Amino acid sequence: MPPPQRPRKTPASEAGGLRPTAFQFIAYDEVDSTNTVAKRLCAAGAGDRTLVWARRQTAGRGRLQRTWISPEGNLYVSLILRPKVPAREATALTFVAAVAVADAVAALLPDDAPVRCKWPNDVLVGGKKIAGILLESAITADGSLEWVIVGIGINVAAHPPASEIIYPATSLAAAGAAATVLEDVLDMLCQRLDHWLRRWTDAGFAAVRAAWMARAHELGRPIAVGCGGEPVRGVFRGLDEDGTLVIEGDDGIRRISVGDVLPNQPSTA
Ligand code: BT5
Repeated sequence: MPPPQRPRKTPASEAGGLRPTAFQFIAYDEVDSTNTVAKRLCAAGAGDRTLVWARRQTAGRGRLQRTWISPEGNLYVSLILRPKVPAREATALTFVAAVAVADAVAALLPDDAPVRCKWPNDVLVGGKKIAGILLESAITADGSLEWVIVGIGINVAAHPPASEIIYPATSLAAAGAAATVLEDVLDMLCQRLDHWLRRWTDAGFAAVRAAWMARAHELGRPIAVGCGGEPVRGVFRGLDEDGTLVIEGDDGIRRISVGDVLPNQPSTA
């Protein structure tokens, strides 16, 4: 049995002026994955807006069993939510998190930093991935949403070399952030998450979608989307009402709900 992962008892009050009312913090030095810890906490009854933070992950996860490279110095959090919405609306939270992360990253970088949201779950700076989001959820026997975990990784001090990843990466430090103190990054992220969660509740997905589209990577331009088999190619037309990607190819409009926008290749057209 691995040794138990012990939370530190200090987080919100000692972590650089975090607003203690917005989220209930549980901080760790090292975990396997903050999403995995959050799942265990959900099973033990953790409440809405519990936020798990770890300084290191030994088994950070992306989607589809991919690895999230997680050295010390970057930010790893998982937010537990218990939203009272139909289960099909949970995917909106990927976009809520993306606009919150993009806002936070933009606030920490020079004014002209090109911060973009890449469908479905990435934030880019200058075309390089600075953050990823991993949404996991559980549905009760009667079909309602039991919990959603929004896992967020932000490269603060370091990013993986090109040889280890599919999409080029960057970090706040590499992109020119004046300060890369983790507590400051976390504080900014919490402020923007709080804001966008409220917007989603008050104004619905339309408001989140509009903010996401205003920062969308490659909107109106040719993209290739990997979703099993040959990539789907066409012009990125935006998001549907539920976050589905809309792409216009030679054979008309297609909607894709699961996949990855691939790195730009030299055009074959
Ligand atoms: C993601 O998956 O981008 C979601 C990443 C979520 C990570 C957070 S950290 C806190 C919480 N706890 C977890 O265990 N996970 C969440 P995906 O779109 O599948 O992208 C994964 C791919 O990104 C990998 O296959 C690599 O190619 C690349 N990658 C891995 N580590 C990276 C990093 N630190 N920076 C940039 N790209 C990375």
